[in-house]
Amino acid sequence: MKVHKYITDLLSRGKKLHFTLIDPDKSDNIENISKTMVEAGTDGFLIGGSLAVTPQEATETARILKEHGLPVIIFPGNINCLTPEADAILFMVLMNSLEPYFLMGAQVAGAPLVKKYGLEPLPTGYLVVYGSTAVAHVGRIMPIPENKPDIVAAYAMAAEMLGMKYFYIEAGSGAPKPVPYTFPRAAKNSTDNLVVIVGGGIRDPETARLMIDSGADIIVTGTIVEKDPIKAKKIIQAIKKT
Ligand code: 1GP
Repeated sequence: MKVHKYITDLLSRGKKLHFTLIDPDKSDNIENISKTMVEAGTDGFLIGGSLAVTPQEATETARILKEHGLPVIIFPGNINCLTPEADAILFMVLMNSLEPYFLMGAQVAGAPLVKKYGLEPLPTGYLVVYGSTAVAHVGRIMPIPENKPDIVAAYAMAAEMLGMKYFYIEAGSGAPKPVPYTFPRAAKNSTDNLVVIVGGGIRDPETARLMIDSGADIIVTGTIVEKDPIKAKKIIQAIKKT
């Protein structure tokens, strides 16, 4: 499956997308959860977690998810999340990290594996907004002030100028609130072709819809999918509403 083409074809037809995040370390019932999300209309799966994902877990998870025929994309917390069973990988730079490993070390360590595994790299600028989440701690990020969308715009412009195709604005999995609505708008308005992904702390349909109306192309939910699949279904419906 050519995942970038799948995504950009849907977006070019005016669709907005939902991806379901599965953390192999936290999900007990991947078969049922994923089936429910497919029935609800999710457009693809991300596999990832900041801590304790083994390559075996990533592989088993990818095998289960692939049964649905939707894209299975690695969303790596580190190179331990890589598996040849997935279709693609968000090949990311954690742009606001202070840690050289997350700026270029992990990419250099991971690139030969991505090639060997035949994974399609989706070049992604990754921006973690808040400082108090697992991804923020592990990734040693510099938080983005909530009232400074111009800073987000500058990161988005830099991502596009570096040739990245995706820009992921992250609150952090399980974050108490989503990223400010001004952030996807800033990223979208300052760039030409970046696909803007927003995730973290999105737990209701209204928030998801507002993110789309504020410039997001793809919404990612993880926590709500595990906790309340019915709500997750409503979120997907809100994203798809035209
Ligand atoms: C995390 O954006 C995702 O990377 C999903 O976050 O678990 O809060 O939905 P939630």
